[in-house]
Amino acid sequence: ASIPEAQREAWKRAQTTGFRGTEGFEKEFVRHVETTLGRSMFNCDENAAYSATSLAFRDRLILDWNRTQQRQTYIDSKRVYYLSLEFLMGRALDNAMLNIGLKDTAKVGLADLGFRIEDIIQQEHDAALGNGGLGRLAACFLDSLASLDFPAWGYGLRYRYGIFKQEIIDGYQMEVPDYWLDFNPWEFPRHDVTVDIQFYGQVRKQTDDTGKTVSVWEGGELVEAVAYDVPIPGYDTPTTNNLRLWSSKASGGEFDFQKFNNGDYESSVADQQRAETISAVLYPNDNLERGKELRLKQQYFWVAASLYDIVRRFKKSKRPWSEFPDQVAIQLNDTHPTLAIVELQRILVDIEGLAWDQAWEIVTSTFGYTNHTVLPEALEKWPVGLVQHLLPRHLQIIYDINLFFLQAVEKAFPDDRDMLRRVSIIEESQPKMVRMAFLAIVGSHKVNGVAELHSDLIKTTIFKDFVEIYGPDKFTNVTNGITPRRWLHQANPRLSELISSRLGGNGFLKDLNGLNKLELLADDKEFRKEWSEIKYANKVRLAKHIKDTMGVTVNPASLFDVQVKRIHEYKRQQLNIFGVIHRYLALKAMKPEERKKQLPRVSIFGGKAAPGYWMAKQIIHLINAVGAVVNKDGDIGDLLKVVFLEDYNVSKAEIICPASDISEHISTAGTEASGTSNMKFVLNGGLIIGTCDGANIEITREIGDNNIFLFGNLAEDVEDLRHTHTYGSHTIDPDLDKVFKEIEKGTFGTPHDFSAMIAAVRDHGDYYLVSDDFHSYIETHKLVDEAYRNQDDWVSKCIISVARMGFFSSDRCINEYAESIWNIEPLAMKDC
Ligand code: F58
Repeated sequence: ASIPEAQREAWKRAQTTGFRGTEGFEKEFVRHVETTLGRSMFNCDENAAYSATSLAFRDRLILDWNRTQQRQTYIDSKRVYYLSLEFLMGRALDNAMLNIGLKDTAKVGLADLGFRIEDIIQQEHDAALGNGGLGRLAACFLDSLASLDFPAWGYGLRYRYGIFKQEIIDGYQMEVPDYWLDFNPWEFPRHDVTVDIQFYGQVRKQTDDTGKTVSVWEGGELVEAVAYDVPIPGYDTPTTNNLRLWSSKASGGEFDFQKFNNGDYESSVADQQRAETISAVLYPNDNLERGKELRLKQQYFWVAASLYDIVRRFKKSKRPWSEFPDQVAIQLNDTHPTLAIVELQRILVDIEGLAWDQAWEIVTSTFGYTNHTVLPEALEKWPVGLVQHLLPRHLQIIYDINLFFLQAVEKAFPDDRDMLRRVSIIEESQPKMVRMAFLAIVGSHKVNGVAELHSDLIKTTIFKDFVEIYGPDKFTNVTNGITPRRWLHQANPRLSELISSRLGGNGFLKDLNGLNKLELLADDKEFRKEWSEIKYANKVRLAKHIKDTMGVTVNPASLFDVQVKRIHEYKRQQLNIFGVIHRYLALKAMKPEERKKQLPRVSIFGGKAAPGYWMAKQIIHLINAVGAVVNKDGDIGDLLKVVFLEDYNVSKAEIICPASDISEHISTAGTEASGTSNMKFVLNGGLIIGTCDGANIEITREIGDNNIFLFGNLAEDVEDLRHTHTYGSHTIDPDLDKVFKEIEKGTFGTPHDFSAMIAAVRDHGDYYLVSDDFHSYIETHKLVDEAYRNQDDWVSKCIISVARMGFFSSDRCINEYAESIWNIEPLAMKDC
C-alpha cells in the first residue's frame, strides 16, 4: 500500500536519516539501552552495550537497505540470486561498522560511555550457518556483491541451530548444540512474507478448456515458509543488499485448531513441531552426503520458497516470460539447490501454462551451477522412491527432463549405448537414484569449478561425458576469492593500517591489486621492522587466547605452524601430526647441545569433525594425545608445543590467520577443490606449506615458487600410486614406520585407539598417500626451519607475497561470475 502523493511531503519531513557523528551515535545507543532494552546506566553490562550498539547500526543499515531496494526495484535491471544452503557469516557488528565507515565514531562514543569497543565486539555470537569453505565462500560473495554495487540477493535457511559447538573433553571432541537466536539484532522478521510449501500428495492429469493435458499436484501437507531478512552492507558504498533466510512453521497458524478443539492436543502440537523441524538444524557434514529425508525436505522447502519469491518479483514487472533470463540469474551453490531447476520448470509449465520447450529454454538460460568437489562420497544422489514420495510431480518432471536429454544424446551419439547409461540423470542402481550433479548440468547454461586444477579435473573425470555432449564452452573456471574487508582490514587492523599508510590510503580494500606497490618496500628495513612487530603482536594475542582457552603456554617467539580447517582424511591432518611426532622423536634423540640449536615451534591445530565421522574424531584424539605428552616433556620445553584449539569458527579464524608464520594446506593432490584459508593466511603475511592442489597452484603462480613451500606427489600421479598400493607392492616410508611404532609402544596412550589410523596407511591401501608424501613433507619442513632463521629474508618473502595476492579478492571472482555467467551490471546508487 503506497502513500498518496499529497501525504508524501509530511512523510518525508518525518523520515530519519540515521545517526551521524559521535554524539548522534551516543544518543542512539542510550535510547536503545533505555527504551528498547529497558535498562539504564546502572545495569548496562557489556552484553547490553553490544545489543544497543548493534541496534543503532541496524537502524542505519535498514535505511540504506530500504533505499537500495527501492532503487533496484525502480530501475528494474537484472538481479542475481545466490542460492546456498550455507552462509557462514561470523560476526556482523564489526563488519557493519567498518563497511559503513563509522567504526571510529563508535569507538569514541563507546569509550565516552565507559566501554572498550573490542570487548563489545566480542560479545557477539557467530552466525555459523555453514560447515566450512563452501559456506564461508557464500558469505564472502555477499560482501563483494554489495561492495561492487551488484543488485543481488542471497537465499538460505534460517537454521535454529547452526554448526555445533565443539568441546574438547579428555582429548575427544564433544558436540554441543549451537542455539544462536536468543538475541539476533541483524535479522528482520517479515511475518507478512510467507509462502505455503507443499509436500507429498499425488498428481492428477486433467484436460483444460483448450483440450491440453495438465498435471495437478494435490493433497499432501503444507508447511509455511516465513522470510527473515538480513541486511548486507557493502564497503564504502550505500548499497545494502539482502540475505533472505526462510524459517519453517506449521501452515495456517500455531497448530491445528480442529484437532486442538477435539482434544487431540498432542497430535496438533506434533504437527507444529514437525513443520518447525525443517529449518531446525544445519547438517554438520563437510564433503559427505548422507541422503536423509529431512535434508531433501530442507532443500525443497528453501528452493520452493525462494523461487516463489523470485517469480512474484518478476511478475510485478509485467514483462513477458521470455524476458525472465534477462531479469534473473540464479546461481546454484553446489547441487543442494538443484531442485530449483525442476521447480521453475513446474511453475512455468503447470502453473503458468507455458509449453515445455519454451519453459526449458527459460530455465536453462537462468541457472548456473558451481561444483565444489570431486570426492565421490560428496556427490549428491537421492533414491527415486524418496523423491517420488515427497515430490511426486517433480519426479515426473525429472523423468521428462532426462528423457528429452537422453533423446538428444542418442541422436548425437547413435552407437553409444553405454554413454546413455553413464550420463542418465537416473542411475539404474538398486535402488534407482537421481544424480543431482547431472541434473544441475543439464538444467544450467554454465558449470564452473572453483580453481583451475579443479575445473580441469571435473572436465576430465566426473563430467567428462558432458563435455563431449555440450562442448567445452559450457564448462568454465572461476577461481575462488576472499573478501579483503573481513580477512585483512577487520582481522588484522594493524597490518591494514600499515599498508594503507604506505600506499597512501585504503584503496587496496576495494581494488586488491593495489597491494602490488608494496613490493617496492620488501627490502625496506624500517617497513620490515614494523611488519614484524605487527606479526609478533598478533602472535602474542593468539598465545593469550591459547592460554585462556586451552591452558597451554606458548612462546610467541617460536615459529607458529597452523592447520585449521574441517578435519578430514583428505585434508591430511594425520600427515601433519605424524610429522609432529617425527619431529618430537628427532628432538628426543638429540644431545642437549644440539637440541638447543633447534628452532622452537608451536603446532596449532583446529577444526571440527563431522559427528558421525569416526576416523576424523580419532585424528583429533591423536593430536590431543601427542600434545599431552609433548607439552609437559621437560627435555623439550619451548622447542615443540602442540595445541588443538577448541571450536574453530569464523571469529577464531580472525585471530588465528594474522598470527601464523606458516600454515598447512596439504591435501592429497587432486582432492581439495580450491581451499580458501590458504588465501587468508598469505594475505595476512604468513607463508604456506602445501601440495600442488586447488588454489595453491595459482597462489604459487602469483607469488612465485620461492615464496611457498610445495611438496608431495602431483594429481596426475595419484591414480597410479593408488593402483600400486592395491595391486603392487606397498612399502611404508621408514621414518613414518618409526612414528607408527612409537604410537604402538603406547607413548601417546592406549595404542589401540590409533590402530585404525595406522591400518588405513599400512594395510588398507593408503588412499590419501600419507606414506608416499611423508618424506617430501618432512624434508620441506626442514626448509621452512632454515628459511625462518633468516628473518630478513622471511619477512621480505611475506611482504612480496602479500603484494601479489590481489588476484584472490572475491571482488575479482564476483566480477568474473558477473561477466561470464550472470551477464549482469552493477547499479551504483549514484546511477539512479
Ligand atoms: C569446499 N567444499 C571445498 N563443501 O572443499 C573447498 O576446497 C573449496 O574451497 C570450498 O568448498 C569453496 O569452493 C565444502 O565446503 C561442503 O562443506 C559441503 C556441505 C554440504 C554437504 C556436502 C559438502
